[in-house]
Amino acid sequence: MAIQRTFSIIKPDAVAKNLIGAIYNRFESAGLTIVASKMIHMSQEQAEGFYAEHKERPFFASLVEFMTSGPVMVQVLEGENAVLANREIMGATNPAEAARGTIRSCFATEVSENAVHGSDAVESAAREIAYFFSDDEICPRTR
Ligand code: DGI
Repeated sequence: MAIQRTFSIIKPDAVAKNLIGAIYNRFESAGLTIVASKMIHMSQEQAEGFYAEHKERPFFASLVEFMTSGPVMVQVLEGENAVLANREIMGATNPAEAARGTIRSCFATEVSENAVHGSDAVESAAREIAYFFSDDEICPRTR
């Protein structure tokens, strides 16, 4: 299986609940390596651009409002089959439908405030990583 990179966000609800360390532990315990990481407070323009594919959806305005409501952690995760591996440990979009033990099941209750984002494909991962990180901010392991 190929080594992949995926893009992840710890959303404002989970940052506000002091869950950064607990969620980073989930990533590392699953064999994913954090190769880039920073805290940001997204501007409205940044959030609208990131979720542009959802522009026509009825929840778009509230999604942007939520994503700009507080700081987030953005990170690049690297590992075998990283895109799917991260989606699996995140759980389904709606925490009520997320498998027991997943991040969304343990740390969220609402579809509108569901703790984490993770890229859904290798192509979107590349686009999302480039949206938030420059190449020199990514630090692959050397030991
Ligand atoms: O890739 P996901 O985050 O699992 O899901 P997505 O790309 O379909 O949707 C992006 C985000 O938009 C999702 O994490 C939460 C929000 N969202 C999706 N569907 C709904 C929603 N928010 C509300 N309020 N209602 C929805 O039906």
